[in-house]
Order: sequence, then structure tokens, then C-alpha cells
Amino acid sequence: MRIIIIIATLFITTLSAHAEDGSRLWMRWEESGTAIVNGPDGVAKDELQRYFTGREVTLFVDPDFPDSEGYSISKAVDGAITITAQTATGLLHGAYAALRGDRDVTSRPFFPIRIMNHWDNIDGSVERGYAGKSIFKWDEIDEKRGTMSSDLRLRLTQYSRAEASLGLNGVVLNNVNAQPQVLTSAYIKKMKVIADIMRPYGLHVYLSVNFASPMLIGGLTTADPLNDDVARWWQKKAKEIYKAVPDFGGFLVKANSEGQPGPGDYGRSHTDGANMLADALAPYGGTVIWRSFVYGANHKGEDRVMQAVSEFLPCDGLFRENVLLQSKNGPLDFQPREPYAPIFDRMQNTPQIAELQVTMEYLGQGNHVVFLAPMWKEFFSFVRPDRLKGIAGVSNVGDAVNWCGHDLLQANWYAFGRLAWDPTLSARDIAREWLQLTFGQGDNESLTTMMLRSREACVNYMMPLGLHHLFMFDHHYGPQPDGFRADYPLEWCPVYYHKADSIGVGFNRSSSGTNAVAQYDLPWRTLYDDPRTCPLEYLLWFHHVAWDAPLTTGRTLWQELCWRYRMGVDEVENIKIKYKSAAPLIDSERHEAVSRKLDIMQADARLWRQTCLEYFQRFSKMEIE
Ligand code: BDP
Repeated sequence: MRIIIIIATLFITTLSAHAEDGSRLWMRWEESGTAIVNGPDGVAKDELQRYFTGREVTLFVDPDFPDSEGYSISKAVDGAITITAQTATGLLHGAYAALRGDRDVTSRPFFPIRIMNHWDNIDGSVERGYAGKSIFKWDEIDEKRGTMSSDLRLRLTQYSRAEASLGLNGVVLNNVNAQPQVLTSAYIKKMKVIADIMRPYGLHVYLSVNFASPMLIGGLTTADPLNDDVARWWQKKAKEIYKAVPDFGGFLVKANSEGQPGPGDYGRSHTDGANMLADALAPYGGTVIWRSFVYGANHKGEDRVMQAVSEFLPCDGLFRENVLLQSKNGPLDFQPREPYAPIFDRMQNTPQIAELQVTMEYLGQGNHVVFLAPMWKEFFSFVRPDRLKGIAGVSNVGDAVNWCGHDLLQANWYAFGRLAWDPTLSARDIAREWLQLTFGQGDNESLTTMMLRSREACVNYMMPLGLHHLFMFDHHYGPQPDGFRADYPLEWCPVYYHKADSIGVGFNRSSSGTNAVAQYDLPWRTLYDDPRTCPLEYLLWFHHVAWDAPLTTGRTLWQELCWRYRMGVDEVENIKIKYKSAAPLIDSERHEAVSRKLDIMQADARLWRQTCLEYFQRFSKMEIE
């Protein structure tokens, strides 16, 4: 008998351990089926009926509730709760908040646009994706019948649930480097099937579009935005799209950037291009999201970080009302640390969206643990959220069982969504909430601290003190500080960014250099301009500093550099120790998977330190301390 019990226990333990594959994300509620849920049928009701552990919930639609996506949750003395909202989507957001444990709150989203950008190609590959292939398996959608396999349907439903649980309201299904085929009738029909799955979760679908589509799939000889046939082609496309998907969100456009076509090919401006598309979408309430990530071509010799402002300032105030400008948080490209992008200061008459990268292109990709909420909070400390219309996250999701390829990186998806709903939440609160929901082990201070400090660790072991873009060409994973190729644009070469020489290191962007500081509002403009007042975090971003220059820390620049690289590596050691000691709190399956990743992170951190310091030493001729 005892043996049978032991075997049975072992069997059950194995089974439950096996279930800990990360696939349930932060939505690990057990099915209870105990609650009585009153109110309209829909996903909110279904979710609560299945998972709510209290006794009774009432869903109440109040047309006068002041926000179409928000909700309030109130609790009566007997423990029953009422969720009030104006719409089914509001009720759903309230239901997820209730499942998270929120009570007696009224909540509404801060940003009107909260959107996930997938850099997924229609062939299933994902640009800068580190979690397998795309979840949108276009090939497996039968557009004639409007069907897909039950596996795919389940996956996309789970995905929609996850986004809705965070309160997001939009998903761009495909890569900004857009394949034109996505606008063919077959793909529009496929998109309809996806949109029908997402709609009950309050999600609008958007598409990235290729500006040359009228030529590439429409048979026209031009894509000039001022050509009538071109405008008509887009109007017809818009009509076709909205017939299939009446709540289609709109187009995301990467134009005249990194080889993508755009209005510039015809001597036209960004406003000409964006406004033509905006006019096509306007009758249906659609939006054009135009990206400012543009450099090169027209800006020979201009400091790359200044080019977005130079290019877009002349357009300020000239876009149609349904055009939004989307810019990355920093002026370069998703580096571990950048100062904020001054385009948010300069474009005063254009509604803007901030683009944040949830996928870890420049942050150790699928291997390092870098919790990004502190980085995004840092951005919001410079760019006030109320100056933004929306927030977009470049997704880190793929078809990996645990969605993100790394269990701890699910936290970045979570953090992005939570900040999109409420940018005033603290990084600490988000980390704690996520840990609690994901591992269910109460408040673990050690893990919380580990996550909060991980981003600074990464900055230190990769590129401290304002250094940037020391990455290997193309894949952006490891260090390549000596990177230079005569056949590449200079803006892709690490040596262009650090400018190390026998005197010192750093890019002079002060008023005596490229004067990029002039694009910033006060007080940052003056603070950044002077190496004595420039925060150390940005020192080498804005200044070329002598190796032996004394810093406010009491160390010379060279000593500080060595010290920070060391700190970065040491912190990774700390992260490993903290994670190891949390073993009793985490199921062995996820604990081991993450531990393996931490080993890689540690080896990489050491390599970063060694490669960069040995390289810079060639110029400083000083000893690595
Ligand atoms: C860079 C990526 C590239 C993207 C580009 C973009 O390396 O893959 O296409 O940004 O944002 O960070 O358009």
C-alpha cells in the first residue's frame, strides 16, 4: 500500500512538474467553477465562471460609465463583487483585474492606443524574434472557408487573452519591413479570421504596409502618393479591408528607412505619403501610424541621432488628424541605455506614440535576464506620458511553448502591458505582481531586487557611461567594438559611435561637436552640453572625454570604465546567487530552464567586459584594474 502511494505521489509530482512549462504565463488561475456570475454573456462571464474563486459576481453595463475600456470593481459586505463598465471590453478588463485580486477600484487606461507590434513575416520567421517562429501561421489559415486548425485557434485565443488581461487594445500582425502580399485579397481574408478571434478580447488588428504595394501587387507603374491612380488604389484597398474587418485599426508604415520604399522615392514628403493613406482610411475611422525611424539617404554626414528631428520637424502640424508619429524611446536604436529621443520635445503639433522594444535585440536576445520596466520608467521620467497618444511594444512572442523563449522574459511582456494601462505603476510593483502571479510564492524580495537591478547590470557589462552600439554587425548579440566595414554605412559601424583614440573616448554631441544637444528642451540641453553636469550615464553619448579625466566619482574615466564593467559582471554573479537561492520557491522545470540561461548570460557578460576593455586599452594604454 505504501509503495502504491509513493508511486502515485511520484506520478502526480511528475505530472504537475511537467505542466510547469511556462505556457500559462501570468494567468495561472485554477479552474474553480464555483462562482455565480450574473450579467451579459461574453468572455468576461466565461472567464469568471471558470476561474473566480469568490461566490458571486455581477457584471453591470452602465452606458454612462466615463470610459469605454475602463471599469470599476466594488465589493459588498458579503464578499460579492460588482464589475461596472460601459462596454463588454471594459467588463473583460475588469474581470481580469478581479482575477488578479483588485477590489474597490475604478480604473481606465492611460493611453488611448496600447498596441503590440509584431515584427513577424508572413513566411513565419520573426525579425529580431528569439522565441521560435511566428504565432500567426498564415499558411494554416484557409481563407476560403474562414477556418484554421484547432491548435492554431487555441494558440491565438490564448494570445488574445494574454493581451486582454493586460488591457492592450491593438495588435500589428506583421513586420514593419512589410511584405506587400499582406494586402492581397487572400491575406485580407486570412486577416479577417484572426480579427474575428481577437475582437471579443477588445483587440483591433492593424497591418504594416509596404508603401510600394500599388506597384508590387497592384500592377501600377508608380506608388507616388500624389498620383490619382495610386490614391484610388489605396482607397479601394481600404474599402476591401473594412468590408472584411469593420473595426480594423489601421496601417503602420516604415517608409524611406533602411531600404523600404516611401514617398521620398518620388520627391514627396512624409506628409504627402502619410496623408494620402490617412485619407483612404478616414471614412472608416482608421489610423495611419507613421514611423520616424529614418536615417541615411538625405542626411549624409549628419549625426545619426539628429536625423529624425531634421527630417520630421518640417512636417510638424501638417499631418492629417488620423496620423500618429511613432518614435523609438531613444534617438538611435533600442540600446541598453540611450537618452530619450528629442523628437518627443520637438514635434509639438503632431500626436505621438512611443515605440518600446520588448524583444531583446540589443539586450542579450533570448539569453540574458534584463527586466525592462526600469528602463521604460526612466524614459517616462523624461517624456511625460500625458504628452503621448499611445505606446507600442515590439513583441517578444513566438511559438515557443513558454511564448517568450525564456520564462523570466515573460515579465517584459507583462510590464509593457501594465505600463501601457498605467504608466504611473512602479517597476517594483510590476515585478512583484508578476512574480506573484507567475510563480505564486508570495512576495519574494530577493527575486524582485534581482529583476530590478538586471537592467543596470546589462548596461554596465555591455556599454556603460553612455557608450553605445558596440554590437556585432547584423545580429547585434555579442561585442564588436572594433567593428568597421568600408562597404557598410558608417552608421552601422561601432567605431563611428565610440570614436576611441589616444586622447579619449566618446561622441562629441555637445555644442562644440555635432550639437545634438540643441534638439533637447531645457534643462537637458544645458545639462547635457557640459561634461561637468552631464549625468555619467550619458557622458560618452554626448562627450569625447580624456582617458585620464577625473570624474565626480573620484575616479578617472579609464578607472570608471573598468569599474563599471566589473560591476556589471559582479551583478550577474549576484543574479545567479539570488536565483539559485530562490530554488525552493520555483518549480524545478522553470528553475532549471532559467538557470541554464543565466550560465550563458554570465559567460557573455565576462566576454563583453574582456573584449571591450582589451580593445579600449589599445588606445588608453592604461592598466585594466
Ligand atoms: C532595428 C532592427 C531592424 C528593424 C529596425 C526598425 O535591427 O531589424 O527593422 O530597427 O525598427 O533595430 O525598423
